[in-house]
Amino acid sequence: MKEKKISTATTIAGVKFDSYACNASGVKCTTLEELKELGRSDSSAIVIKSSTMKLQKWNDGPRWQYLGKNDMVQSNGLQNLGCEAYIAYSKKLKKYGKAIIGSIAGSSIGEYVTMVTAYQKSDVDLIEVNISCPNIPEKSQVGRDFEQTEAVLKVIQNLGHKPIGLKLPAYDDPAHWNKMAELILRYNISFISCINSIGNVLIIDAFSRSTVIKPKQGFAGLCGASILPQSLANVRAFYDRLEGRVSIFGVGGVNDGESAFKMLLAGADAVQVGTAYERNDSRIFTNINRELIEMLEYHHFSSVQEAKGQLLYC
Ligand code: RRO
Repeated sequence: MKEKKISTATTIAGVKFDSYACNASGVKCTTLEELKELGRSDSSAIVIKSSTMKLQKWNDGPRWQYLGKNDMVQSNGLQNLGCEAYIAYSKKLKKYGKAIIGSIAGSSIGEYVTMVTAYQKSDVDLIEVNISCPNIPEKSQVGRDFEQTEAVLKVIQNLGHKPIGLKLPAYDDPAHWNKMAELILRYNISFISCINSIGNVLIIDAFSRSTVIKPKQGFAGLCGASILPQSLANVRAFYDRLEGRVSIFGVGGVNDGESAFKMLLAGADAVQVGTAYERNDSRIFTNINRELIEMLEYHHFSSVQEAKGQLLYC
C-alpha cells in the first residue's frame, strides 16, 4: 500500500501556503530580480523588503558581518526601492501563484496610514507592518513603546480588507507579552511575525580594538541560529496568549528542519527564513521542508496542524 505523503501546507490569516517555510523580509528581497528568484524557489511566499515612502539607501559600510557558521550582525538601514515600486512589482509577481507579503516601515503615523492604504489597493495578499527595525539612527522601535504602537494600530486597522500583521521585536518580560497580546487582539491584527533581529548588540574585534559595524557606533541587529531561543520564547508566549485567533510566523534562527519543527511545537503556523537564506541559496527552503517532513514522520504526526503547539513540558 502506498504511504500517504505528509504535507507541510499551512495557512496564515486565511491565506494558503503550499509549505511551511518562506523568506523573511530583509534578505535578498529588495530588487525585482531577487523577488522573482523567490517566486521560482520553493519559498512558500514572496515576502518583500520593508518599504518606506520613497527609495532609501543602505547605511554606510561596513554594515554587516558574518559571525561563526550560522549568524550575522547587520545594520542595513532599511534600504529599499520605495513602496510605489513594490506595489508595481506585486502585480508582476502574481504569476508565481504564491502568497505575496508586502512589508512597510513608516517613520510617522501618517506614513503608516499612507502606505497601508496603498498596499490595501495592491496585489499583495498580506501586509506585514514592521514596528521593530532597530537600525535607523535616532529612531527607536515603535514596538517597544506600547502607546506609540496603539496609536499606529488605531489608524491602520480599518483601511481595507487585506489581513494586517505586525513584525515584532523580541520581548523578554511576561508583562510586555501580555500588553502586546492585548493590543493585537483589540485592534484585529491577523498575524504576527516574531521576531525581528535582536536589536542593538555590539560586536567588538579585540585585535583591531574596533566595532565591526560602522553605523550607530557599531550597535546593530543580531540574526541567525543563536537567536532561536528568543524567537521560540516569543512564539510560545504569544501562542499561549492569542487564543488561536492570530496566525504566527516564527522568525529568527530557523536554518533546518529541526529548528522549523521546534517553531512548530512552540506554536508557529509557518516560518520565515532570513540569515540561513542569506548564507545559502534558495535550496534552503526545499531542504527545510524535506527535513521538517522527516521530523513529523519520526514523531508520527501526519500534518503540521496536528503538531502545532504540541510542546511537552519536562
Ligand atoms: O534594513 C534593516 O537594517 C533592517 C530592518 Br528594516 C529590520 O526590520 N530588521 C533588521 O534587522 N534590519
